[in-house]
Amino acid sequence: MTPKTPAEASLYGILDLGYVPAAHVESMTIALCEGGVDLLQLRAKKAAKSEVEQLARRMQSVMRDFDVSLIINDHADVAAQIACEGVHVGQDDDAVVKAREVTGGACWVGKSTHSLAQAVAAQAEGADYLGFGPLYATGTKPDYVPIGLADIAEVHRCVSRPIFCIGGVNATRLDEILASGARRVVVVSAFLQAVDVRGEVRALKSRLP
Ligand code: TZP
Ligand code: MG
Repeated sequence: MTPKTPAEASLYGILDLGYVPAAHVESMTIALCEGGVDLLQLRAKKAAKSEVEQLARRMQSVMRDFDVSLIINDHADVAAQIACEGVHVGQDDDAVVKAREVTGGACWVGKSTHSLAQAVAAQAEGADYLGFGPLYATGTKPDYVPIGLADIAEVHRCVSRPIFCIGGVNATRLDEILASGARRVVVVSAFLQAVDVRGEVRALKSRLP
């Protein structure tokens, strides 16, 4: 199987351990992949590095049958160790060049951005893709002020790297997000809390360009 690149991806899921008990990591990974996510991030904010590595290896073991890329949040060294496809850094994490150096250039490096200026800076810094948001207030990242939809069109004019709109994305809001110019989205709680995860992912994916 050939894992999708960010440019080939429209739907990015995050397996956030704030929503998923560790015991359900394999079953949730399979449900998200069967539903049709193109990229899947492991986000385990409270886990020690060794636990992140174990969780990531468990995800990898069930992702072999899917064209889905695995991306590790925060820990470039773990991404390098397990030889997954990507690492994702925030504004307060390692710089893109540092993360790339740690992975020996073997992983894509994505970066979270929360404004047009940060998005332009992330591209200049060499990020392979960007997260852009939070569009809406979200319990997944409660301390962040939502940026709304107004800059989505402009960020696509200013930045050529793939941009994934994030934060409060769900099926109800998708039409207005796409109408604002988004081409790619990240969905976290709306998938992880769905009664039918596969069905929710599949339905949302079918509406993306
Ligand atoms: N970065 C910006 S918003 C966000 C992250 C990780 C959380 C998105 O989660 P949800 O549940 O889809 O709003
Ligand atoms: Mg981070």
